[in-house]
Amino acid sequence: AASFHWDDPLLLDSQLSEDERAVRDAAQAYCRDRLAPRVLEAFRHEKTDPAIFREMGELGLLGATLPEAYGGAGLNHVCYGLVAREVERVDSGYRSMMSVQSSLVMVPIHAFGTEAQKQKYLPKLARGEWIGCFGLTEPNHGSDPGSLATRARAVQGGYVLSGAKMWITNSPIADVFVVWAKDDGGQIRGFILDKGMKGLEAPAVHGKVGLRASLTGEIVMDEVFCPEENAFPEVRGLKGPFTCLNSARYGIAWGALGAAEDCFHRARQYVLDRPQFGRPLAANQLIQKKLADMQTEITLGLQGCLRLGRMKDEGTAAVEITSIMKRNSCGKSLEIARMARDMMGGNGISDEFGVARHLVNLEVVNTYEGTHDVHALILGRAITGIQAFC
Ligand code: TGC
Ligand code: FAD
Repeated sequence: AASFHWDDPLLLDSQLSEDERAVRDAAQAYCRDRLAPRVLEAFRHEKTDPAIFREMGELGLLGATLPEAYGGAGLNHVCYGLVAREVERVDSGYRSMMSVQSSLVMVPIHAFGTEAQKQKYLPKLARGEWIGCFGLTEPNHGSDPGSLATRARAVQGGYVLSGAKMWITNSPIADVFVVWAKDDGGQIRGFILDKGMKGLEAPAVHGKVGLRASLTGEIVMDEVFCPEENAFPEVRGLKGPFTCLNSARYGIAWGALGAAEDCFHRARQYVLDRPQFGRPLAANQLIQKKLADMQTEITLGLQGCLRLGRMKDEGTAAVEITSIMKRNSCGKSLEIARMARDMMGGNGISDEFGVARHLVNLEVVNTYEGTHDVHALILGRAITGIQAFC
């Protein structure tokens, strides 16, 4: 008779190829041995160790889906998702560092850059020698990036960029800034700025209650000259930044469920170990129902992510499917983290027990890359043909 695996009921593992399992196992070992021991201090003290980029680079985790010719690992989308799941099992902030570098910096340079831009930036970014950031959000334009106010004025030999970006992952330690600005004709274009350009600053944002292991900042551009050779030549409009977001949102869909799995596993062990009223907490029906709810959502969510990954690899994934999965994974993982926190009582409040950290991280993950409600509106438009958000 078939046996039931509480931690993998639909046998996701057996749906992976040998190569995919090998990538997953390598990422899992790195995350367990190298990232997990650092996370508590990093989160407590808002410390981001830039060496993590180089370590990830050595393992081929940065720009993993890009061709080897540019330093990528030539992996499929399923592998990219599996890696995100392992990294976020430790902390959403570490997955954030990785997904910005991979999906939001390397993907656009690969998709929209000139050959010279690809040669110059991608190998160094893949090795983690350079750190990248992605500037779309502004203080006054978050969910509505089409209204962004940063301007790129054409001048001889290039453009002069002025404006400010807000909530930018990695910006205070970034060497490479992919920023989106409107040209003289009001069209959105992408530009690669280098650290040290005159007028370019990236102050850190402090006091975040979540995602504290990942550094966040502003990008302030005061008449920054960007040479023509640093502009993406062809891409115009929101299609540019959204192409990057499609990739990052897909990784988040897997990643958030990795954080949820960690909460589920920790909560399960806790209720098995902790007696109250003379028996383990796990013996109570209310507790068992919570575990069953967690397991169900994680299992269905992961299966959906795997299906989306296969569709992306086949080239059949409409972008709306990413909205379904990003929204579902984030919303459900947030609920699971809240439940786990509750089941662990007072200990659940302590950062040493892990779940409260996931909970506050997932509040961020549910908000960035399109909020839970914005993805509902993207889907609502696709279902009804009626645009509700403006
Ligand atoms: P809309 O009319 O929908 O579209 C404008 C143009 O863009 C095209 N497009 C897409 N192209 C590729 N992929 C997609 N997913 C696309 N979605 C739209 C569309 O075809 C159209 O092209 P064209 O040629 O006809 O002009 O634009 P809208 O302004 O009405 O959009 C509204 C809305 C809500 C869908 C959108 O703006 C949105 O998704 N808002 C959320 C903003 C967001 O996700 N920001 C993310 C910032 S980056 C970030 O958070 C990084 S955190 C990273 C980390 O630390 O991990
Ligand atoms: P708002 O757009 O002001 O939304 C506030 C609330 O209103 C939300 O609940 C939203 O769902 C709701 N809302 C908005 N519009 C509608 C509507 N039409 N109908 C109904 N409800 C609506 N951005 C980058 O460009 N690069 C990064 O690297 C990056 N990293 C980030 C890291 C962190 C830690 C954080 C917190 C954010 C990051 N972001 C980044 C920004 C992120 O993408 C935005 O915060 C997000 O898109 C939401 O925008 P906002 O904060 O301006 O909220």
